[in-house]
Amino acid sequence: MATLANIAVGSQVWVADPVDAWIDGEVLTIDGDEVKVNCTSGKTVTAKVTNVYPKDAEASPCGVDDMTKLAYLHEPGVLQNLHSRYDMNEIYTYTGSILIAVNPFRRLPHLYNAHMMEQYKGAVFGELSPHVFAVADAAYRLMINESVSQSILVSGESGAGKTESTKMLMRYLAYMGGKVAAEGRSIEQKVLESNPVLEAFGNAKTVRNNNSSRFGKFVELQFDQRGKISGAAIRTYLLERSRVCQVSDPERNYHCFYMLCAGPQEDIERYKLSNPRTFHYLNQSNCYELEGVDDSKEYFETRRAMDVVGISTEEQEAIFRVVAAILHLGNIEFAEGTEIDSSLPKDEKSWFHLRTAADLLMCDKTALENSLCQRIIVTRDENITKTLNPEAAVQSRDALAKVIYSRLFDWLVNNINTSIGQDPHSKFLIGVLDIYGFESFKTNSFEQFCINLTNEKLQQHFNQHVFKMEQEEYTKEEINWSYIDFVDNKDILELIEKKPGGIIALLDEACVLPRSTHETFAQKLYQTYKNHKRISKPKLSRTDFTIHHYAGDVTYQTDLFLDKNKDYVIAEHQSLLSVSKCSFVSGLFPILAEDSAKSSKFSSIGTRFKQQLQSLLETLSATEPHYIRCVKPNNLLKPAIFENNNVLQQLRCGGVLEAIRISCAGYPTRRTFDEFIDRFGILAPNVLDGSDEVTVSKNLLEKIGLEGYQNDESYDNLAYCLSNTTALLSLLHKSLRAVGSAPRKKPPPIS
Ligand code: AD9
Ligand code: MG
Repeated sequence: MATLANIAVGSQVWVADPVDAWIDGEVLTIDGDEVKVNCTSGKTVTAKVTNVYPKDAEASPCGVDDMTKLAYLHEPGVLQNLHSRYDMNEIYTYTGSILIAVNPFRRLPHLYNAHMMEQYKGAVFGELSPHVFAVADAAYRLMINESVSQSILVSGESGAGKTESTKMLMRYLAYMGGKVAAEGRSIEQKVLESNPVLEAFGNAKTVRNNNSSRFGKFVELQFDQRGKISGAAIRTYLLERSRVCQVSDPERNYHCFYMLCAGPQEDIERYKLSNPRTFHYLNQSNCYELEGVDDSKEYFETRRAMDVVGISTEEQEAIFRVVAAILHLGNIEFAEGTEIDSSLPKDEKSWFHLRTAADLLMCDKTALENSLCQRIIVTRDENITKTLNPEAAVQSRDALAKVIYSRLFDWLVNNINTSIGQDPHSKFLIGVLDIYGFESFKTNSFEQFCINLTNEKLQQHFNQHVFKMEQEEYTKEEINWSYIDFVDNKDILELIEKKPGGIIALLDEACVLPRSTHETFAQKLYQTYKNHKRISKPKLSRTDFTIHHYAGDVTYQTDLFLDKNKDYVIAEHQSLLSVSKCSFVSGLFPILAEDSAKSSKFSSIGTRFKQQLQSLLETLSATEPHYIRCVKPNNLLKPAIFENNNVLQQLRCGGVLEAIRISCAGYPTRRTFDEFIDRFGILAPNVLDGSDEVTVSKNLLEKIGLEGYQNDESYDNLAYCLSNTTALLSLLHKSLRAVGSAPRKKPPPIS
């Protein structure tokens, strides 16, 4: 923020702008606390001095590769720096140890080839241009040298480039830690090839990303004593199930469905498939093809990757047979049966799809029909058969499709893990996390609630770490510093997770209490948290609630919260599939022992997810974290467009601005003595005598009467706080104006 002390008429400044966030210009007049700025865009703006920031008029048009090298570490400076670098295809920038990656939306193969990997191998962090390889290399070497497990946390909104970055990180780690397998496939090959397999079944085109991961993923690479990969484990989180049955235009269902429909004739005939336009689960949207993607080629690629990760040909056949069965299930329509509130397949076409689905799942046709159209109610005395009306039968059909698909996905993950193998003797690990970023849409349901909980937890971890790092840096340089005003989101986490009484606990309660509805659940929330400062009830709604997240307010619609939180398989579906003649299918639905089936308590997605997150954070806290913040420069998914406001919002959500704020509270600007003298020597040319750089810097600062910097002769840097930077630059500015804008003189060499 500017103060009247650090700007003057003629100063270069940034001024807030509703469209471009910040625009630059020169101060024309200052009147009280109002500043009139002549902007480079041509317009003249009057703003309060608090909305004006000083601009580093000498900043290089190429930007700096680390934000801490900026003269002014403030929002407009950060934004300008990212923008000018992006314009030159420099997509990576550091903020201290955090890597910011701006999605180029164009292939940059030269950035990721083998030569590049070789360059980064063992290079000192910060010596080469910022890069994902540099982060991976730093993690790898820290692990080797300090024997500490590492983690790399990649975050950002949908389409920002998390998955692409993660793949690059894994490639680099495989390159560093790979070994030639004695026989069969090597572990790292399997790990790398698990990506296309999981993408085929867990990714889909959405409006935000043509290849959007619909699940979270944590890959744990295990290393032996010699730093070679000795095992790996993949954990996945919350696959979006609803997509299997419900696709909105212009999105797509999971890639595997389209691949299979574009598969070889032999498979098409065997699975009685046809054009994707004929399947209800695919034709709810008008989008069938992806630009630049050939689904038939992808099908072969996926099969090849499945070979590599150790999925047998028989298993692959069963997997795609199940995928086809799901498509046929979706085409079964229902009509009213002869009795009231009953249903049966609507026409010959529906019967055909029912028979085909049963054949493919290798289960009994009548049993399949019954499991879709009837429920058996078990009472103490007898079992009563209740028929379902057509609407309920459709719901039953969709529930069956979803549960089969999600079990199939879990099977893939488990099978890949078994095939790769875990190393129980592994010394250290490097974990790579590719997980959904903060979401706030027009309507936000249970999925957004879980996703945002994840982000709150990771944010807490991030804040604590950045804070600790900053503290360590000061201790290392023997700089006195204490950070007091440290933001904490503990209260939000407590609000959601507390047991009993937190939102998840109240939701579980609502799911088991008879006669509970989303209305009663919302009422309970309002009552319990009447005066909580992190949650409120929107004025015009009776069932929504708003959480004041660290990244902004999100209003959640509770309508489907109860349904989506319940995690169970309809008993009729379980008994149908557990006796399938196909061992693959029955294996997806193992019969639970009588006891455990009976005693199995209510299981909730929310609680299970909370536990998964807990365990993830426990793993992470035993590692040294590295952060990559991916940024999506525009929503058109096009290269060369950088939308300021959009990017700022993401920097805010990713905690980048917060990290900068934390660092601004200390001594954010760090310069080598050499650089310092080079730049500010002009302020006191007569102190630039023959003494050493440290003394010259000190004398210079004394001469111009500045305090609030710290240095120690045994260290390389002079660190100074924001008010010093501002004051220094303002002095510099004035003195340059006084001497005319003569080019900056290099001070005499120091012996
Ligand atoms: V989502 O939350 O899974 O929907 P991600 O994973 O953040 O999302 P993804 O990595 O899939 O996004 O990137 C989206 C698209 O951006 C990719 O399909 C590429 O076309 C493009 N992209 C991302 N990063 C790079 C890159 N480093 N170089 C080139 C990239 N293109
Ligand atoms: Mg992704």
